[in-house]
Amino acid sequence: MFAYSTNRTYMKKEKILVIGASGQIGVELTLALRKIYGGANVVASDLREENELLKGSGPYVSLDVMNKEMLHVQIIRQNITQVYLLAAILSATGEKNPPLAWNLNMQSLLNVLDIAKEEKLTKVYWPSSIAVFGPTSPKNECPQYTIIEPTTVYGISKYAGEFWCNYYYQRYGVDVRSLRYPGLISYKSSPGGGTTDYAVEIFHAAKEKQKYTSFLREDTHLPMMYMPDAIRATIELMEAPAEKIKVRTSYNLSGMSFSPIEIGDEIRKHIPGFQLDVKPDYRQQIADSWPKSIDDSKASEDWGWKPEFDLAKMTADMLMNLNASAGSEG
Ligand code: NAD
Ligand code: AKB
Repeated sequence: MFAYSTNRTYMKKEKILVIGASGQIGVELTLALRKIYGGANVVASDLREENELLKGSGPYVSLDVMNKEMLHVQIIRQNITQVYLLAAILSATGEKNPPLAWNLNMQSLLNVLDIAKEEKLTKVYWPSSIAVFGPTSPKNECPQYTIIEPTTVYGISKYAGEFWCNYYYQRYGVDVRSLRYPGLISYKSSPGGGTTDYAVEIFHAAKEKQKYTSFLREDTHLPMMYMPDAIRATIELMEAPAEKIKVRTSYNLSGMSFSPIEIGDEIRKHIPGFQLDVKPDYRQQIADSWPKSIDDSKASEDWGWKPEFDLAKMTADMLMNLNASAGSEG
C-alpha cells in the first residue's frame, strides 16, 4: 500500500475526496491529508469556491453533495477510495431553518454511505458532535454510553447519523469512522455557524479591538479543542487498524473545557487591556443543553487518543499565529 515519492516521504496509495473542504475543518484537514497522501491524491470539493489556502496544493472540484448522481460520477471519475464528508449545517444556523439542516445533514450522509457500499470504498469519515448530548445527559465528564436526548435539529441529525454509520458498517461492511468533536478553535479558517464560535471570535476581537462581547454567558463551560488536536485525532482514528475501532457509532473526544470568563482571563495574560462583556442570545439555550466536559476514555483505550493542547497552550499558539498572519498582511 506504500509508494516512495521523490520528496522522500512515504505516501499511501489512496485517492481521497474531501467534501466541504472550504470549511473550518475542511481546509486544515485537506492540507494535512495532502501532506500524507500527496497533493494530487486528495481532491478537495465544496459547494462554495475553493479556499485561498488550498489553492495550488491539489485538485479542487465544485460539488453539491446533495446531487447523488454527480457525486457518484466524481467518485468513479477520480478513482476515489476514501471519502471525508464534512458538509453540514451546524447548531446555531440549524435552528434558523430546521428542515434544511435535517435535509443536508442526513441526505449527504446517506448519499455517501450508499455510494461507499456500491463502490466498495476502503474508508469513510463523518464527524458527529458533542451536540448529540442533551439536557438529560451528565454535565461533567459525559461518558461514551449515557442518556442521549438532543434538543437541537443539529444534535438530532448527528445522533441519527451515528446510527446510520453503525448500520452501514454492521449490515454492509462499510468501514465508516466517526468522532464527536467538541467546539473547534482555529486561526486558519473561520467557523461556520456553531454555538461554540465565540471561542474563535474572541481571539480575533482581542487582537483587533482589545474587547469582545460574548453571545454566551460568562460562566458557560463547554467542551472545546484546538484544531491541530482535532486534525491529529481524525487522522489517528482513520489510520488505526479496523479491529481497534470498537465504537462504530461515534467516539467521544475531549480536549479542554472552559467558559468565556476563563478564556478571557487567559487572553488577558497576553493582552492585559482585554475587556470581556456578555450579551447572551438564542445560542445560550443550545449551550445550556450540552455537557460541560467529556469523558473520552474509550478513544484512549481503543486507539490511543491523547490531546496535546490545554487552554494556556492553545491561547498562546492562537495569538502567536494571529500576530504572525497580521504581520505578513501588513
Ligand atoms: P463549516 O460550515 O465550516 O464547513 C462546511 C462546508 O460544507 C462549507 O464549506 C460549506 O460550503 C460546505 N457545504 C455545505 N453544503 C454543501 C453541499 N450541499 N455540498 C458540498 N459542500 C457543502 O463546518 P465545519 O466546522 O468545518 O464542520 C465540518 C463537520 O464537522 C460538520 O459535520 C460539523 O457538524 C462537524 N463538527 C464541527 C465542529 C466545529 O466546531 N467546527 C464541531 C463538531 C462537529
Ligand atoms: C457547534 O457549535 O454547532 C459546533 C459543534 C460543537 O458541533 N461547533
